Amino acid sequence: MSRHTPVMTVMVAAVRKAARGLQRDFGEVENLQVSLKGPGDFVSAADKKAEKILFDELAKARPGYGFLMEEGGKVEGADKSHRWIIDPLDGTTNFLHGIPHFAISVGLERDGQMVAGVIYNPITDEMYIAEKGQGAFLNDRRLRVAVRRELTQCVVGCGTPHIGRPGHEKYISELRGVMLNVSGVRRMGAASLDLAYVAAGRFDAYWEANLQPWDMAAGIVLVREAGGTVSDIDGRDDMLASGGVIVGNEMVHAQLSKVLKAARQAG
Ligand code: 2AM
Ligand code: CA
Repeated sequence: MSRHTPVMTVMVAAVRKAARGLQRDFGEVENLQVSLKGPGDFVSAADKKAEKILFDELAKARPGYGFLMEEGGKVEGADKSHRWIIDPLDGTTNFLHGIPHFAISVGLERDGQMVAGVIYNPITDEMYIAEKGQGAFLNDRRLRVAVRRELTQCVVGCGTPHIGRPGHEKYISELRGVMLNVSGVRRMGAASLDLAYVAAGRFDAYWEANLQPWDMAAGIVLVREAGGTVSDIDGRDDMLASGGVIVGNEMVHAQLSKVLKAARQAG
């Protein structure tokens, strides 16, 4: 069983409340696919609605904490040491296309360190939670990263750079290198869930560049508390600022880091 501290109870309650709206709205998306306007505006409204619920609930429970949110940006709080890092709908493209793989992600930062995270897929009802020093859990089941020691036996998640963003050529080189050295590559479209999948031992490893802090804040705590190694692309502990992340068990993390580096150098 997981041991919740009071702040985790607050986070889970806020996430569940926001999820109810997303669940309803996802049910509507399919009907909207055929309309001329498409579901784009509808999805954007669903996203904002979920964020408002998270903001209201968390601000009520912990007055003074700051916020960093995908939609609303930065909100300074009186309490300078605590900050919520929130993605109300991670995997927006999946949501928009009626693909049931998206999540709400809420992380708590204390004095510049991620100390708690919740990632919830409302469609599968999978609630991932972790607090620093308390372990990582999926619906009350303790999580451990996978134990495979050879990268060649690993299933590795990744994310492709998006249209209009940098890094496409570098990514192609990296992917070529990884494909030649692993059992399988997966590209699911929701960074928070990719990290949760590594914590759950479903993926052996995952890497992505050019992410936003809210894509990975909660997932960093989850992977660490599941016993995994987390670094940015250069092996440093600077994921949120650099936008890059590599995760896996210690051995697989090292092997994947090496393959990625060699692939970039080969070009
Ligand atoms: P989002 O759905 O919250 O935007 C997958 O590679 C990650 O990239 C997802 O977590 C997704 O988060 C993000 N993403 C999707 N489309 C994007 C875009 N056009 N620009 C930047 N990030 C995007
Ligand atoms: Ca996101």
